[in-house]
Amino acid sequence: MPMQRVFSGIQPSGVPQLGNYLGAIRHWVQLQSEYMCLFCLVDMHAITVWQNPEELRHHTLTQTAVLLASGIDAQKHILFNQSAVYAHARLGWIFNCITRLGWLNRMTQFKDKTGKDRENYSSGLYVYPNLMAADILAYKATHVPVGEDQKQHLELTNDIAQKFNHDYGVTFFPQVTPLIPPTAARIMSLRDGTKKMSKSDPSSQSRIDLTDDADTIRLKIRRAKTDTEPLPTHPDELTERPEAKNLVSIYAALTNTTINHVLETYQGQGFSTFKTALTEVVINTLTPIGQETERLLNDKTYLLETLRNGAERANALADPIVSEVEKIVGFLS
Ligand code: AQP
Repeated sequence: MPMQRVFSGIQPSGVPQLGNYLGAIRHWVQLQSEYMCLFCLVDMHAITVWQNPEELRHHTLTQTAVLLASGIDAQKHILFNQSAVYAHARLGWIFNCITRLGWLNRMTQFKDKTGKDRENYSSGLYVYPNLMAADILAYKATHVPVGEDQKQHLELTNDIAQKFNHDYGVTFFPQVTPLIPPTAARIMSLRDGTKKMSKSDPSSQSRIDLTDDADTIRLKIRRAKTDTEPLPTHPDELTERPEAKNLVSIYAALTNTTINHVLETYQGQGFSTFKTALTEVVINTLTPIGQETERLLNDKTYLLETLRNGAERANALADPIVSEVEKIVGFLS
């Protein structure tokens, strides 16, 4: 049986933050022993909202360095940027013509991101799920790691694959299986426990970047919003305390334990003690990654060469698949 194939993407829309690490990157590192993995810096997705061109280039290289520093193996697996492999755009367009408007209108992430101002967003953001389907199906990936927020997009990918197969009378695209991480931590902003931690949040105090040094991490955690109550004995008592819950969740995720277990240790204590302990585990996990990232960023030629090599290998997989799709559709080859 051929090895099962995983496709994972991250937008180079900023420096990866702690949420990206706990919700995605650290799971990707583990998947490498079980699957053949494609790791993609989805720069075409990133420009669905405005990106300063210089910053986009810079963030693409920084993310490459962060992924390598976190343990992504670009020799055994494939690490590349999306725009360097034309198969994504070619298949994305075909999927724009397969997906029904009604399907896109149901996408909750588009509604959440645009709110009441949807008329002012790009059409790229609206058809983002079609490009995501193309990212996955251009490689006939069998598995995709997804957080809760991406599950709906993966269901759409399977709908698109099914409709394509049905419309053209083929059994070309497989169904894709979501991989939900065993401890799917959703990390929230340090300034507002009801908002997800995001690399593009205008407030740098809302997140911990994977490139932050120990002093910056210390300061951000010290300033993180909390309340005046001590830590409770039971997780249910954190329901109405989103900021407190978030800090406990981060600690649990980083130490591979449960919220329950963290509370057993810290119940009754105030946040100054807990924040000190949290700072230590964050620093211990992130600073080696930050230091290695900095070292790698001093060698841009190596990073560019890694991406170029990854794109070549990705293209060798995707081009025959998408060329076949174009033949099925009726394009002259
Ligand atoms: N706060 C988070 N908690 C857990 N997981 C998270 N992810 C992102 N933020 C959190 C996961 O990281 C992966 C890659 O994310 P992405 O860059 O493709 O898109 P995103 O979810 O939009 O990430 P950001 O940081 O919020 O970026 P911006 O600010 O540009 O929108 C995904 O698997 C995601 O679930």
